[in-house]
Amino acid sequence: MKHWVDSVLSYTEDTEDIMPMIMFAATHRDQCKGNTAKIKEQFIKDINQMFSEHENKNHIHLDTVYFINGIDKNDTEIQRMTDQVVVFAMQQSSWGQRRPMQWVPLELQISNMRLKNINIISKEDIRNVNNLNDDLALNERQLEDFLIVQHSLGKVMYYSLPGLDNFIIIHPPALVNILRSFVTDKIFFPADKTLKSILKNLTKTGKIYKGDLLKLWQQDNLHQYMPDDDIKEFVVQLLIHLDILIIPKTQQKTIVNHVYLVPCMIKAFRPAYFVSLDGHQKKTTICMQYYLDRNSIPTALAYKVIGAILNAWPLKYEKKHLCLYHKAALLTVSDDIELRIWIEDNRIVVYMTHEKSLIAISPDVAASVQECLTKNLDLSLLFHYNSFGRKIKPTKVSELYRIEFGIPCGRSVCYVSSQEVSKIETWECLNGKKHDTRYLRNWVFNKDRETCGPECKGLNDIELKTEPDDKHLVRLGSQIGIKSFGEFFINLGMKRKDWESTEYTYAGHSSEGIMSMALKQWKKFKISKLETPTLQNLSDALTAVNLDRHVICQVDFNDLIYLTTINKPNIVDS
Ligand SMILES: Nc1nc2c(ncn2[C@@H]2O[C@H](COP(=O)(O)OP(=O)(O)OP(=O)(O)O)[C@@H](O)[C@H]2O)c(=O)[nH]1
Ligand SMILES: [Zn+2]
Ligand SMILES: [Zn+2]
Repeated sequence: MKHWVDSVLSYTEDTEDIMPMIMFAATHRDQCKGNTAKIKEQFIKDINQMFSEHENKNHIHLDTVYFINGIDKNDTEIQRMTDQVVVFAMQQSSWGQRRPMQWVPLELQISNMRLKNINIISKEDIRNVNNLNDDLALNERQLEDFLIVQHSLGKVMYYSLPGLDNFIIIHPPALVNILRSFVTDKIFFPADKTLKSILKNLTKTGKIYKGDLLKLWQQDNLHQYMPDDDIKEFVVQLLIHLDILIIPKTQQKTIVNHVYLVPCMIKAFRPAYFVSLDGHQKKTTICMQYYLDRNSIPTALAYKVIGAILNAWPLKYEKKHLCLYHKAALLTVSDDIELRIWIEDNRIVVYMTHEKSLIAISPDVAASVQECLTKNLDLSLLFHYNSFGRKIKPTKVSELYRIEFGIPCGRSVCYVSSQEVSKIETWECLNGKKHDTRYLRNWVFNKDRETCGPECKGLNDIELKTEPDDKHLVRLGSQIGIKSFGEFFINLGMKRKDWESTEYTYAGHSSEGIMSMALKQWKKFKISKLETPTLQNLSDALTAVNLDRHVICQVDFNDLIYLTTINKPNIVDS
């Protein structure tokens, strides 16, 4: 019960809003032998003992445990419970909020459709219905706003994204029932032999073929939600968007479209070798962990994180099996680098192992893996918070966890905080051993890093034609000293007074910040002249002022890895 309450309330923020609210009810009062009043009293005592000190106790109704008889339509206790639900409903922040008069007819039409057991409809259908309302009909823009607001209130599900915006789930519980067709427990597996074996296989391998999924959806109770192929395809796309179904990455870089991974269904536990490294691996592994500021990582978040990671690197294929386990995965970053990731309590643990030696791990690879994982975690956290209706600013996300870097030591791993790593050369651990931070620093992109080796020929023509994004500009700002920047800026075709006024406007900011703001202005300036700003422009200006043009390689290199590792950055919606 504690776990369940914690899960429901795990992302409740400290606000005035009382939702979600938990009430306790016990059924089968009619079958209760003995003094029900006394039992009820005991139950109330129990829940108070359990939750009266809970950090979110304003979301727990501790006054009573409703003792109901679920098979009696006129049960007075059910009536009392219903009344209390209404009281809570009226305390919701959205209660009594004014809404446009024009919405009323369409809201009524949608609720009528629900009564007729219609669950998912096409945008076209809703347009047609809307058009019946003559002068109260919404125009396209208003219809879009209407759907987005209805989504945010939880009344419908509508994603205004290409590929998802052609259908609206007007009865969201339908999606829950669709999910239950494959995210379910053994005791609910269908009796049909074929279907049962599909699900059995899914729990063993974490994999389901699209054809098999569609077979499950042919069952009558699911067919009613998804009566045609277009709707089914929409639901598949939606589940992919929500990272419930994952299209596996393969090392061959070809996307196999007919099979999906379902991280939340895999029951196979990670094997022993996953955590305990062998003697050689201990010498060729660097570790990292994210500590969340929570007692535990909610299951939904854990699967979201694993799902996002599966979008970034291919799973290792070993003994004819994909190495995907319950809240754990073994991935291949390159031919000789493996990544082990698992989730335990409030931690996400990452081991990066090179086949041969630590020196062979390129700092750029380690740093970009770290940046990619961190970005994925940020997006997953944002998604999770926003799904729970607790808006959080993207800039606040990184305050929800801390990062530690570690090195295998004896039978465990010794960790040091990510801030410490750049400040110290060595540290002594609790086992009295001295650990070197040299390789751990590879987890972080080193902006002070010297330049490329003699073998570097600079970026190729295609790379030079790319338009620098903000990240490039920020990094470039941090690579050039502010003294030489003025000249550099002028060589980009800007005026000295532009630079001076930027310096003045952003006085008080870090010099890197000021330089990147100036570069953004340059970008805007180019675009206003209908020219494309390119890395080539930046490279030329560097050469003109005798700065090392390889600075551009440093700025860009990390990003190229980025592009190949993150193929799906838009996993957040509100
Ligand atoms: N005698 C008696 N039977 C009840 C009572 N409440 C529910 N039942 C019966 O218990 C069985 C299970 O009820 P459900 O409503 O399906 O229980 P549930 O926990 O919601 O089940 P899921 O929806 O599968 O999670 C049904 O046969 C109900 O008729 C009650 O208060 N007294
Ligand atoms: Zn140690
Ligand atoms: Zn170079």
